[in-house]
Amino acid sequence: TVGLTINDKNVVATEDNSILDVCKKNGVNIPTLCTHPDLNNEGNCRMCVVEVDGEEELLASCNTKVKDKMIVRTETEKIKDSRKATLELLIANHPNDCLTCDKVAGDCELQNLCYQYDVNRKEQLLETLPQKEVLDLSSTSITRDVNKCIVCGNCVRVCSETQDIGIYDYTERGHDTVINTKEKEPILETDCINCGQCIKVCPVGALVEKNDIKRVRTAINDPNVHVVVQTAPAVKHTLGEEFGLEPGTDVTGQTNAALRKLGVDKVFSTDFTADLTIMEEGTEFIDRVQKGEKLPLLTSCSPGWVKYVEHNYPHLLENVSSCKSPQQMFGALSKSYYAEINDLDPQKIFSLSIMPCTAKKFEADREELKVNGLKDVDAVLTTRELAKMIKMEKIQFAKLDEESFDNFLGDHTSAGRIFGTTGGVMEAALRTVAWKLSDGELDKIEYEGVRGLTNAKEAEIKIADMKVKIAVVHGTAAAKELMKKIDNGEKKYHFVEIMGCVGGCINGGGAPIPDSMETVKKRMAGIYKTDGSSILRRSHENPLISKLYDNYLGQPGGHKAHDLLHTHYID
Ligand code: HC1
Repeated sequence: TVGLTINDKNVVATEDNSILDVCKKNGVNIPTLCTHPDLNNEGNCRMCVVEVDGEEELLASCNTKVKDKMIVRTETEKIKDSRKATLELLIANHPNDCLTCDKVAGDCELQNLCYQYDVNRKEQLLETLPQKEVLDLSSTSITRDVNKCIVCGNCVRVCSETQDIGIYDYTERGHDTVINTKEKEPILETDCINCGQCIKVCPVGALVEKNDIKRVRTAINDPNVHVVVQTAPAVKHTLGEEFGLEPGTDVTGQTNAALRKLGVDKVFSTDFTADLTIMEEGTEFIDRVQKGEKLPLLTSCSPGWVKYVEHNYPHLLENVSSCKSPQQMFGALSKSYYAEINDLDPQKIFSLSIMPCTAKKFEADREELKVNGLKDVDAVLTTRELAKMIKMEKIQFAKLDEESFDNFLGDHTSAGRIFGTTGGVMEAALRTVAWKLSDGELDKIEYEGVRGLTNAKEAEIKIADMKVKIAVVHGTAAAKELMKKIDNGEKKYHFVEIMGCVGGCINGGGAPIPDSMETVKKRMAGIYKTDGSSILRRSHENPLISKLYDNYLGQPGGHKAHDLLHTHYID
């Protein structure tokens, strides 16, 4: 350990730590634009400079290691002037559209720092900045505005390191360096899986989700359109953060109330069709195991992951479950069963979903996921977009009285809720598969082995006279490692859950932007808390799912279920 002084206070630290890390640990805030707790550091932005006694120049605190007896100052006039100059340089090349930028106010670090360091660009505001390139609107999930890019490199690193996909890179040289897709092609033409992790680490508005708010408002305001909404499991444990509540807080009731205030006609839940997914996918799993074919069964509910398989393992596409995701199952039911029992014209139903995921926008748009030419889901808003709509209407979210779902595509078991975290789909499936395979003898509910944030989890579970080998991974970098081993025969499993984002949907590209993985852990804990206190915790116990099969679908895996709830990916 070493002893040093930060702003006249003595602190103790280990030598391999950076000044920035030591300051953070000791509650000293240093601004940065390019460091992110989940990414390696490149020291691109020069915002984190500090003064160190004996050094003439200011040092970047993110890549300067602490030393014994070091004397550090973090907020002198010299430092403030330097940060201000850095910001002025950045905004000299930045568009002037802060009032209308899709990066929600408060989430733009550049804007926050300009306020903090009193950056004044009145003269520049009089000029019209040259636009480098037009907006890239090619993707259904992500909008990219290179004019706003401050070349921090976070998107390059998250895409290549965390996701191991790498569609972005630095292009041009020196002063002209910009970040672009590798071949400067539109995002749609790259290997992008629409996960939106780049949006989460972009400190400015250069990368944002495709904005669908206007389309949704138009539908809500049209008296001839019947708007039904579903909310994803993870939304219920993350939306509260946008309104000052603790990460993980279960805000199901307030979300329902807010959606009604926004004017939707019926409020339902994706957790209900997550239960339905377990009935279908569980049946598919048992069938494949009995026939000994197309194993391992790979989960299909994460659309980023499905796209990843299409790009990288097309020969393993038949291993991917044929079940549509819960989002799409809900959409399909909203325009069939729900329309029939309510005597509504499916063409006049607008099926809206609120998701923590930008790839869900892409999924909703897929040709394969239409029934009779009608899209299952008409629009997807991210959790952040919903928060924005609630703020636009000045709804006091945290003060809303809790409201329940409408009858009956909302009521669910907590097996449907745990889908929102890595390991949740597997655990929910095991609860029902074990019960089925053991003829109701096995009522084990909690499978600790699939929980937590470890990159790759595997277990062997004894069900009746069978040993079921399972694996759970999250984030495409970890998925890539596992898929290599499955593909070359090194690893053999019966069932594998893969989610495109690290942590699963609670850390999706459309979720409120978390400070660190600690926030993600709290979200996960919130989901398991709700699960632990629920009475019905296994999908097959959902009485409304039984009613749906009895009255409409027939058997799990039957003809009608197949027509509506299954698909075949054709890329
Ligand atoms: Fe997810 Fe899913 S869990 S994919 O992470 O299977 O987005 O929350 O809605 O469809 O249920 C997301 C979350 C979500 C689907 C379910």
